[in-house]
Amino acid sequence: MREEEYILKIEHAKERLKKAEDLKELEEIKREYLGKNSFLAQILRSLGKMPPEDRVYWGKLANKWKDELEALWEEAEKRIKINIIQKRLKEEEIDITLPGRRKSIGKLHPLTQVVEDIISVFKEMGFQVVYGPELETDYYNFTALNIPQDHPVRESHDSFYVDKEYLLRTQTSPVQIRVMEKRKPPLRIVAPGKCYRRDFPDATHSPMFFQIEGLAVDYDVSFAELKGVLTIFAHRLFGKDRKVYFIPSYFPFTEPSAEMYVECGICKGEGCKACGNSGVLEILGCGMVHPQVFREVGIDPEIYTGFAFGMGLDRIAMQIYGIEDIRLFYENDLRFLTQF
Ligand code: 2NM
Repeated sequence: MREEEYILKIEHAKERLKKAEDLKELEEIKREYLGKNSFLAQILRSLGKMPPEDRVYWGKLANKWKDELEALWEEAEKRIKINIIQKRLKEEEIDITLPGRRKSIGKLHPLTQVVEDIISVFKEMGFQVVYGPELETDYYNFTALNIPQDHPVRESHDSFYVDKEYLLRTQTSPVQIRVMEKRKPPLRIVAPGKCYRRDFPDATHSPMFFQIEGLAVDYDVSFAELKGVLTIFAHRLFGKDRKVYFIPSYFPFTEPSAEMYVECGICKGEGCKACGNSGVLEILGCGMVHPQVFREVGIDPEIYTGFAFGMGLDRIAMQIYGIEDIRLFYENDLRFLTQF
């Protein structure tokens, strides 16, 4: 090939390098003009076979072209890389004058908040929190609690039976039974959790609801301790100035049994819609553990005594927050839930 043709080719390569727009194009140019099979490489390879005068002449020329192309190539690479970065900077530009997007932070369900408040009061008084299964046998849910075979609460239209033996627990007492079976007194425990009854949903009934039950078993647990613990609990939850009342009641698993009432916080005992004009609210049921329950779990009622109590969380939470319909707790409507 003649020198002029080479010069044209080199000029063409320089033009292409000056105009190149992307790195892929640059690589192609490099392969074509500076690669192993380029005419420049061929010239440099053939220098050895040339006569000495030609070798000096072509060696100088080819190396000059090579240096020029390499310098232009590097320049082009720099220019293209800067362009790429600038394009990205422009595309990904952040408008720092825009108002921030606030992340919404989740919070605890109102019932969970009440459960945590209540169990923290009992924890301070030395009670341990325990949990148990929601699917129970009728032995743990009824029989062990001294509930007779023909007792109406066992009726299939009151409980969710899965088969003849298994049902969804109707209270959390089976958790206490399981703990008493496994561990020796002294015991001081509270068992929070979901319970199930076949109630038609209305403002005060939900087929799934929340309960906390408690149990204390020791050598000398008394009704006085029961009253003391539950009075402290009520004062911690509702405030020290709330009057507390115990009235006699009946449960198959406790003897004697009682219900605890507190003065209505809305009317201060005067009587209003929230308390059904009675001036008081029923908060929980309680009593001294029935000897038959102790015998069933292998605790000697001649040696040990115990008290137990149970409360519905939903009603207490409704009182605290002034909510008139229990169903609101279970509908998962964020407009409701985010208020707490
Ligand atoms: C209540 C009221 C009174 C109770 C009894 C027991 C156990 F397992 F110890 F026998 N657990 N919970 C109890 C006592 C529950 O709920 C209204």
